[in-house]
Amino acid sequence: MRHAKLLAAGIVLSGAAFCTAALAADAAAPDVLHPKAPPGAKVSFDGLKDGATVGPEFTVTFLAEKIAVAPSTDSKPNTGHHHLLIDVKDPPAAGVPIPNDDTHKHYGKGQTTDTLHLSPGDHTLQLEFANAAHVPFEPRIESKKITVHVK
Ligand SMILES: [Cu+2]
Repeated sequence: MRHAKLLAAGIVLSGAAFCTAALAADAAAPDVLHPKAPPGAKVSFDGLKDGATVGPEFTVTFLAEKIAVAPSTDSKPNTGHHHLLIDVKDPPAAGVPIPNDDTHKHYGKGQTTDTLHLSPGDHTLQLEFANAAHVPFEPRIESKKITVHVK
């Protein structure tokens, strides 16, 4: 019984801390792992519509509103860079950097456009904005997930 009570207390404490995995680092630099999104901040694809048909090579342009695009070397608050999630099912976790691989592309130089080469068929694309440490904002600054048909 006593053990169960301690366990319950532990769960409550973890909940209060919100992010146990990052707790140690969080204490040192709270803003880096839990950047607050400025009110009204939004990202979107410029002109690329859900369901669009595109060629095997196509250019995407990223828009950002009410948040500044900066290289990942710039850690000023309310700045960050775009990330493009290609065929990613689950959104990146809060409090940790977005993975860096073929399906999670980072635009850490502050780029707002890219030319993609995707295999024929349907692919989903979603933008996720993150800070200099590649950690998503809270609440998330992300585009709608769209599907493109690659010829
Ligand atoms: Cu990044």
